[in-house]
Amino acid sequence: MSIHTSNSEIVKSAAMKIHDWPTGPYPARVRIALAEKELQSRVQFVTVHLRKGEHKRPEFLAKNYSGTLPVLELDDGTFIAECTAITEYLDALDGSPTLTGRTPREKGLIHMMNKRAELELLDAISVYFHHATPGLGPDVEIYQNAEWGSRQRDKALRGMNYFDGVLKQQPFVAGELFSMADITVIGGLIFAGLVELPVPAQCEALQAWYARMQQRPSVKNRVTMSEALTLPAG
Ligand code: GTS
Repeated sequence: MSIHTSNSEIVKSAAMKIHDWPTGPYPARVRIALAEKELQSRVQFVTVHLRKGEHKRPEFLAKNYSGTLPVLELDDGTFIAECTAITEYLDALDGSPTLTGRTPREKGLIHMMNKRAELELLDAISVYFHHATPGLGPDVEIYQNAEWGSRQRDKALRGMNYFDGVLKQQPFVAGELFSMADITVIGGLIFAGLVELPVPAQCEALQAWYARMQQRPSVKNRVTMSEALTLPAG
């Protein structure tokens, strides 16, 4: 069945696979988006073992040149990588609730804040993890630059202070509504937890917002959502 159709019913019934690592912070972004949109029952999860370096093997690189997770696979064999792109795809499939904005203004603000969440927090923590900690282990981390990694850790701490200031002014990262930008900051704080980089005590608004976010079923159940659905790796 083609998903390249204007018939939204056909698009909605198309099968999807997500290649990911269940506990990963980036995979969490797509898992949270799926749950917010109640699309998780339409997805089969395929586990790719990061610590075994499966994401750097030729067969996976053929799916995603960047060698990263998650990757969405459509039933016509199309692969869509990048969490932002996957979230856009899911939003276009089903508009409710909208995670990437309803109006031009919302879309602009959400994309700006989402990119800031990547640059200033999540991606910075990822670089810190891969460069200044053992990361995924010596077989996968073939080049490390500890000084660069430590600088990114400091950048992430500055990012936390920035988002604290944002959340003192408004309930969600991009304004009045929960959006993709909130999900990306959540991914950043999940990664911060994994690398033991706590949110500074003075960032009270960021901490209070994160406590609220952790009450959302989409965030609470993100790892377990695949347990009944995960396909064998391969
Ligand atoms: N820009 C990409 C996106 O937004 O999808 C980054 C994806 C990414 O870095 N994913 C991590 C990865 O593949 C997955 S996880 O660490 O969160 O589980 N990391 C492996 C690597 O070697 O970079």
